[in-house]
Amino acid sequence: MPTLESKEVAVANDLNSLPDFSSDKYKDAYSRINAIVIEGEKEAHGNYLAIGELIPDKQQELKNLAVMEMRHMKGFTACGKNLGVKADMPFAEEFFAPLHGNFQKAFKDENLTTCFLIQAILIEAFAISAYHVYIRVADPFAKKITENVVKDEYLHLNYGQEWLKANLDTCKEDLIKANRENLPLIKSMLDQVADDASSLQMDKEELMEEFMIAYQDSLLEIGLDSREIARMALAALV
Ligand code: PL3
Ligand code: FE2
Ligand code: FE2
Repeated sequence: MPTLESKEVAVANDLNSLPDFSSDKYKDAYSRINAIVIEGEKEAHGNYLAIGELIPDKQQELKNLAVMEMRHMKGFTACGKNLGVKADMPFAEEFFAPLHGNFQKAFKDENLTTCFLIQAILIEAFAISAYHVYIRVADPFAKKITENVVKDEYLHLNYGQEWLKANLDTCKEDLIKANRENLPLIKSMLDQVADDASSLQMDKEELMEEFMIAYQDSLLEIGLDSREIARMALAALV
């Protein structure tokens, strides 16, 4: 007869157990998630180089961030190889296309506020949330790589945060507008990835929670008040 005690043991076991990294289901989901992460790191590399072109006196600093992204990309490529998974890159390119298009447009318009919001705040907060949740359920090889990557992502988030904070007087309206246009894209990306993430034992609500923590902390640090932050976060619901 199942007693309360045995039920508790079962739940505890489930929480502590890792996925079967060699199952077809895991590898199939990983082929898309791994591609998304590789593509995201590759685009981040390009995006920091682009931002560097718009701020000549900070170009070297931004190049250094771009170099880190290239290293992340190589690390995650190795994670896929280690599991014997071929990353589905066409899927990932399509996944990023709307956000990438918005970044490209902002770059052409030399709109640094939008460039920083998209890359350094939204994409980095998305990456930080995903990597935190992934670390808890990753294979040992990928866990070590992701732990090192996530430390760098905080540096990137901080970099954008500091620029937006220093320019808040002139960029606040643009920031709110760019957020309204791009936060819904992040929400829809999260919706699209949720099923595959759950095959990796990554929980959607946990991802959302981690994202909101990184995102809201960052807006607070930039100098927005709690009403403004609440308004900005609500843009995800439309
Ligand atoms: C910029 O430094 C990084 C950009 C990468 C963005 C990736 C978002 C990842 C969402 C997918 C969730 C699963 C994460 C699993 C990690 C292997
Ligand atoms: Fe990165
Ligand atoms: Fe980054």
